[in-house]
Order: sequence, then structure tokens, then C-alpha cells
Amino acid sequence: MKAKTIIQNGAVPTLCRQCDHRCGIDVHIQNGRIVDLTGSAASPYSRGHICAKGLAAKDLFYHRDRLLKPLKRNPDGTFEEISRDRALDEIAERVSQIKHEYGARSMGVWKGEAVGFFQQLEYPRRFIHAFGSPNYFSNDSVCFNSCYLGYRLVNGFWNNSPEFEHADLIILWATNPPASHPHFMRWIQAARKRGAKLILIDHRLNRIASKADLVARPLPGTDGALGWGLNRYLIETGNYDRELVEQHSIGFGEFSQYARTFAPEFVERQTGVDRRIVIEIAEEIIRNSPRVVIYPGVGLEHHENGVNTVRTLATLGCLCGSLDVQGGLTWAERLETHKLTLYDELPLLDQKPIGANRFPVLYDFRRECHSMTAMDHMLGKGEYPLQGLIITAANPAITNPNSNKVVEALSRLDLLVVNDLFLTKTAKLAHYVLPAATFLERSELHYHRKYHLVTLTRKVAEIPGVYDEYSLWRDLAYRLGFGEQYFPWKNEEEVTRWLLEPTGITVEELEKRAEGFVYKPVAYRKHESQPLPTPSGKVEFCSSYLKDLGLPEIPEYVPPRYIRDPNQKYPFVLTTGARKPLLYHSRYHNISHVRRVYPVAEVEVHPTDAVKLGIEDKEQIRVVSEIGSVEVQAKIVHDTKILPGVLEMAHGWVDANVNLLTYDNINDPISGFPLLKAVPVRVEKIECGPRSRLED
Ligand SMILES: Nc1nc2c(c(=O)[nH]1)N[C@H]1C(S)=C(S)[C@@H](COP(=O)(O)OP(=O)(O)OC[C@H]3O[C@@H](n4cnc5c(=O)[nH]c(N)nc54)[C@H](O)[C@@H]3O)O[C@H]1N2
Ligand SMILES: Nc1nc2c(c(=O)[nH]1)N[C@H]1C(S)=C(S)[C@@H](COP(=O)(O)OP(=O)(O)OC[C@H]3O[C@@H](n4cnc5c(=O)[nH]c(N)nc54)[C@H](O)[C@@H]3O)O[C@H]1N2
Ligand code: SF4
Ligand SMILES: [Mo]
Repeated sequence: MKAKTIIQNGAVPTLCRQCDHRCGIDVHIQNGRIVDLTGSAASPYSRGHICAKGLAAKDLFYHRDRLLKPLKRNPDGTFEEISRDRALDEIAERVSQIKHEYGARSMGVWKGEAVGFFQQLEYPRRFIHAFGSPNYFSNDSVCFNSCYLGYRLVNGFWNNSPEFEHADLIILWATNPPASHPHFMRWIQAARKRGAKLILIDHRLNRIASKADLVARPLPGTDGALGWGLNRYLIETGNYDRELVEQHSIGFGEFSQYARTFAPEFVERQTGVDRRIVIEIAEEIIRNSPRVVIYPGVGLEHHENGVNTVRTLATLGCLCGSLDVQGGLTWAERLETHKLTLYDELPLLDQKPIGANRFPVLYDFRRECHSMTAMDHMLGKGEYPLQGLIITAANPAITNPNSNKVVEALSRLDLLVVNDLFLTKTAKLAHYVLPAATFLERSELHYHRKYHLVTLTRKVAEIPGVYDEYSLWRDLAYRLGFGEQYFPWKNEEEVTRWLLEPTGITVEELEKRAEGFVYKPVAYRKHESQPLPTPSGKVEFCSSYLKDLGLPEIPEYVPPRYIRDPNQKYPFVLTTGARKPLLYHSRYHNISHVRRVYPVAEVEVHPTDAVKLGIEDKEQIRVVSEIGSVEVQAKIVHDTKILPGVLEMAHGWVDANVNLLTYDNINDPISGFPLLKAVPVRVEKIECGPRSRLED
């Protein structure tokens, strides 16, 4: 591969974008080759930290399977290399045909986790709106939005990078930072050194459990009952922020009325958590108020009622007085740049954004279309057909629920374009595959809201024939006739200059200071002098906004389906996707040293269940849900690791894809999130064939 680095020898300071934390790093170059990445001590955010995923960015950059030329799929399924100009010309022609035959809205774009959250995610949105279609999809149909909406509906914002280091109590709720957010651990450890308490709420014991002061292990999907139980305890004992309730909130009366049901005994029956532990957690919250950080993880999101569960965490944060206090539920302020989105100029609501009718809250607050509903439109079961899709930085054939349906839907498209580093499972379905640039090959703005810090990443290297995200959307827009109007900037640097115009900060200044600028001093208790960004401007214990949409105004608790309506055919409950430190969704599996650590996919089984099922460690078994089945190796774990009756299986594996089992059509009514973390399943032994359902 003929990569060209921007310097021949030395170190280039930039930010890692292997996950959204963007730790400060130095990229070391020798004789025009990237030889190492190290954590940059100058970064106020990460202070020298780099994790194993960051380090492996070099392996992905130079990976021998990286796509370097556009590919076109032949009718027999093989791919041929073609020039970029030809690929983009042909794609533009097919896009125009789709518009002509079905209308602009039959085209969509989809961005994945590997690009975002600042300008990278706005390019495809801008592109598709300028084209005349509202249909922008992303991984956020299954990530982040349930937490975001839960907090947004109660107090107007969610801070996903809280001030752990200033907290007196940290509650990690359905999250596992050593695997998922490793650099959080530095802040958590700093708080612990000061004497802060740590509570873990997870049915599965992770590395944090041995350090925690208290662990609660609710049955998957029952967290809402625990959330209510804690809210109730604070209300009934009178230990809540009365000033906030009286002056800055609405709906407290109905909320406290509903809370009455959730006495510790009731919570214990719902969740399996001992009532004394429920009380102990509540007492810890009271003792340590207001500096309490409650951090919700993705384990709360992938459920039928996840947003309402998250709402109970947000109300708890407000009741204990942590709203916008240091070491609490802080309200970060934005950097007011120009905006790439076109929603004001081109709302396109009359074009019926896919999923906006089904999940109006998702569309209203996030301007996101619903990716699971998109599959129905591709399969001809929607209000209108979706005929073409351009995907960048995502692998939905593996990461979206009900993978068989995803593959069938993507295969029906008249045009599928995938922009990726590798020929992934999704890319293999595409008519055209374009070689994508890694973060080391692009420059972008980023801000760490926690410190109000704005930074500019550096383009460290270039590979001939490989183009950045901006070039993809700009070059297509020009071919479709709206480039000059909507993508007038020559390159990414010009975009960045334009974005920064209203801020008074220049590209030159940012280039000189790799560690970034503080764009605004951090201030607290802002809700005392300005309205919160909720519909009423106040904390909303009940939401009339939701009521007007026919949704429950109180964050009601609904027991999970496997408890509400148990099905003897599927006696186990499967949780999926607990993060592994070295794997990232479907990424990293193709790096040899990672593969040595994780040679095969596994499903964790409690030893008691293993005995009942007659299965051995490392035995290949079949896990079956109503949606599908998958063969996978059993890993019999220590009896304290997970709860009996619960299985856990990682996502992201091509050869043992857990999303063959998950539901795309059981959704949270507010966010539309699918049921990925409380899937009723059964286990079958493989050598006996599917008829021997051992647990029946
Ligand atoms: N190494 C690595 N890091 C990642 C990622 C990755 O793929 N790999 N992905 C990134 C992305 S996009 C995201 S969204 C974040 C997610 O980051 P986290 O939210 O921290 O996700 P996990 O590490 O999977 O932790 C989720 C925890 O929830 C638990 N859990 C599952 N169901 C339930 C439940 O019903 N109730 C309770 N109380 N607990 C439950 C699981 O056992 C698990 O320990 O991670 C990011 N970081
Ligand atoms: N069962 C189950 N399923 C889940 C989850 C779960 O917990 N359980 N978690 C869900 C969550 S939270 C998320 S966020 C989604 C993630 O779902 P996706 O967004 O589909 O994530 P990835 O599998 O990481 O796919 C990213 C793709 O981008 C490519 N890529 C890497 N870097 C770049 C780049 O710089 N540019 C471009 N253009 N491409 C790049 C990679 O090769 C990869 O193919 O998965 C979800 N799926
Ligand atoms: S946590 Fe790891 S992968 Fe994420 S930005 Fe930091 S170094 Fe990169
Ligand atoms: Mo995610």
C-alpha cells in the first residue's frame, strides 16, 4: 500500500477516533511509515491514556485486506475493480433513475458508528436532504437515543461524559466502562481515592464488581422497577430537593402518586434484588447528595421500555439535587458553530420520513429515521418503497436486529452502495463498494463537552485512490446537480473554516494547539437563571408532550415480556452485546492478535443451567429464539458471573451472529429501539438435532 504520511519522521499530535471518546494521541512516523501511536499527555481530556483499540488503529490502517479501489458487483456475484469516476458516475445515474421512477424519498443514506458525531455525520444528512429525501438512518436507531431521549424528556439534556472525578457517589447502571469506556476508569479511580462510593447495577458481574461498595443484580429488563423504588424511597422519606421540585419542575404530584406502588418488597419481587439492597442504595444516594453521578449504559436501552427506565434515572438525579452541580448531572454547553443540517430550510415532513409516524419522538428530537422500519420499506411493506441506499461506516447485516431480514431487505434494493475499509458482510451485498478513509486520513472538528474543549484532528496520511467522507458526498452531489449549492467547500478544511466562523476560533489557532481550546468556562446551576431545554423549560416528572402524542406521561414500569408473558418454548433469557475490550461491534475481528484473544464467539452459560442442559464447556450448541437460531460455543462461567436462567452472547461475529436471534419488531414506543437484551430463547444440543429440546 502506498500511503503517504504528512511528515517523513516525527510525531503528529491528533485525536484517536476508534471510539467516540477521541483521546489525545501522538502518531509516530519513521521513514514515511506510521510505526506507533501513544497517548498524548498534553490532552486535558485523556491525559496520556490510550487503550488497546486505539493502539490497533495502525493495524487497521495498514491491513492487507483494506479496500483501495472501488468495486462493482457483477451479476454472478463477483466484484471487479473500476475507477472512482466511473463508480460515482454510475451510482449518480442509478440514483437519478430511482428519483425519476419512485421519487426522491425512495433514496436513503445510513451512517454507522465508525463516523460521527460532528461534521462526519452531518454530511450524509445534508446530502440526502439536499437531494429531496428525508431518509437519514444511522446506528443511533439502536444506540444512544434511548438514553438521550430519557434524559431529554425529564431535564432537557444528557451528559454522556460526566464529572465522575468530582462525584461522591457513582452509580454505574447497565454499563461496563473497563470494556466500553476504559478512560472513564481514570476519573472513577480519582473519585474512589477521595472516598467516593461506587455502586454497580448489572445482572452480570464485571471487573468493576470487585471494586464496588454495593452490587445490585436485577433480572434483565426490570431496572425500571428499581428506578421507581429508589425514587419512591427519596420521596417517602422526604429526602429530596424541595426547591427544585417546587420552583423548577412540573408533574411531581402524579409522579409521587405512581411511585407509591414501588415499595422495596414490590421491587424485590419484580427485580430479584433483595429489598435491603434497594434501601441501601437509596440511603447511599441520600448520604452523598448532591454529588451523585448515575451513568446509564446501553444495557438499559435495548429493551421494550428503555426510555421510561432511563427517565426514572433522570428523575432520581433531579430529586437528589444533582441537577447541574459539580460532580452531578452537569449540563454541558454547546459550541455555537454554523450548522450543516438543512432541517430549517428543507424540513421535508410532507415526504413522510420513514418511521416518523411510528416513533414521532425519535424524529422530533433527533431527526432520525427508524432503521428497522426501513427494512419493511425495502421489502415493499412500507407506505412507499425504499429502492436505494448509501451506507457509510456501518455493517447492519451484522449489527442490526433480525439479520436474516436485514440481508433480505438490502438484497432487494435497486442500488446499494457501501463505503467501508473492508469487504464486510454488508458490503458483499452492495452493487458498488467504495474504499473509505480512516480517521488518520481526515481532519475534523471535535468537542469534548465535559471540558468545553474544541479540537481539530489532523490528517496524518493519505492513500492514493482513497477519499474522505466529505469528498464522497460532495462528488456525488456535484454529479446530481446540487453540489455547488450545498457542498460548495473544496475540501474538509474549508468546511471546518465555515463551521467555525461564528465562534471566533480559527483553524490556524486549532492547528497550533493540538490539545484544543476551552470555548466557554464551565458554569453550574444554570437552570436557576435560564429555562431547561424541555418542552416546559422545567424538569418534567410527567410529560404532557408525550401525553399529547398518546404515550404515557409518567415513565411507567412495564415488566419485560419474558416475565409478563412467559413462553415455555423459550425458557432462557438472552442478553447480547456486552462489550469486549478489544472488539468493537463487527470491527477488529480481522486483526490477527485480536483474533488470538477471541478465536470464536461464545455464549455464557451459568453452571447450574449447563448441568440441567447436559452441556460441557466449549461444546457447540444451538441457541433458538422466535426469530431464528445460531450455533455457538458454550462458555460455562463461574456461578457468580451471571444469573441462572440468563445467557449472554457478544454481537459483531459473522460466523455466529447473535442478531439472527434478536427482534426488530418489538420496539420501545418512544425511541423505537429493538429488543436486544431480554430475548426469550431455548438451548438445543447439536448432535441430538433440533427435536431434542432439553429444557422443554
Ligand atoms: N471495546 C468496546 N468498546 C465499546 C464498544 C464496543 O463494541 N467495544 N461500543 C461502543 C458503543 S457504540 C457503545 S453504545 C458503548 C456501550 O457501552 P456500555 O453501555 O458500557 O456497554 P457494555 O460494556 O456492553 O455494558 C452494558 C452492561 O449492561 C449489562 N446489561 C445488559 N442488560 C441489562 C439489563 O437489562 N439491566 C442491567 N442493569 N444491566 C444489563 C451487561 O451485562 C453489561 O455489563 O460502548 C462503546 N465502547
Ligand atoms: N445484538 C446486539 N446488536 C448490537 C448491539 C448490541 O449491544 N447487541 N449494539 C448496537 C450498537 S450500540 C451500535 S452503536 C451498533 C453499531 O453498528 P455499526 O455502526 O454497524 O458498527 P460496526 O460493526 O462497528 O461497523 C462499522 C463499519 O465501519 C467501518 N469503518 C471503520 N472505520 C471507518 C471509517 O473511518 N470510515 C468508514 N467509512 N468506515 C469505517 C468498519 O470496517 C465497519 O464495517 O451495533 C448495535 N448492534
Ligand atoms: S478510548 Fe481507546 S479507542 Fe476510544 S478514543 Fe480513546 S484510545 Fe481511542
Ligand atoms: Mo453504540
